[in-house]
Amino acid sequence: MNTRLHYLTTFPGILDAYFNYSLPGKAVSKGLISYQTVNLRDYTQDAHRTTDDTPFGGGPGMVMKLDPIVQALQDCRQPNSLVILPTPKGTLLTQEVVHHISSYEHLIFICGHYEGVDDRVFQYVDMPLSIGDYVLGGGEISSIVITDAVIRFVKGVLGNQESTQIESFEDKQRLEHPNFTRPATYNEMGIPDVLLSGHHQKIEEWRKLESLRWTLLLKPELIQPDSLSKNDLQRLRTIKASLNRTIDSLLNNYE
Ligand code: 6GU
Repeated sequence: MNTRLHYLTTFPGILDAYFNYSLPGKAVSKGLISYQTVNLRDYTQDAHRTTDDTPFGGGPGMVMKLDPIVQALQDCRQPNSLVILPTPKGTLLTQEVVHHISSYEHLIFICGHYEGVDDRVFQYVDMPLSIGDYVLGGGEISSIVITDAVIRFVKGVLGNQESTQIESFEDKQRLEHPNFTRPATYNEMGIPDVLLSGHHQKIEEWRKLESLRWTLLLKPELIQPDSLSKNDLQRLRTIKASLNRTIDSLLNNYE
């Protein structure tokens, strides 16, 4: 399935830059995804092609007008479209939300600017999404963040190997194990010997152990207690023993 992406924006160049490079660039040239920017200025009626106006009630800043957005939506919205409004007022984007969104054939992003969009825009939106508790200047960057997470789920965008990694994050809710590349020693910093051993089974086990270790230390809330396999329990014991040794040797200095 080819995923179609529409961006309603006053700065189409920001999206063009993103889709020109790297993974998204390749996905477009392979025809796995297609994207179109819709310049909201093309949906204005006045000579100055204004997309914003002063807020009712006064105050600083400008507010994006509703009509250009509604007219543009009318031209590109289809029955299978999902209309997304990137906004700090939205629900938080998580990998689960990303997975859900990626099942749609057609996504439309409304990229707001200035102090926001006329609040009646919510009447035309399926999913308001926030990428975190901070405020960005415009919706283009947040649309790109959402897009970048979504297209990894589009079939064919990632190679086979990387696709498996997606599944592992999804299924097991684990952070990835550490990775290293040449040189094996850099500024006197080495890498774990097992990675140079050529022993695939041991390397695989080391990766699972480190994946669990770093999830436990950095994001323990990702680990669902009822999701642990027998092997994971054994790994937890290994991690616990190694932490105990580290803590004991530190305490020894003081006792
Ligand atoms: Cl999704 N958009 C904008 N413009 N600002 C944000 C945001 C989104 N999420 C947090 N801040």
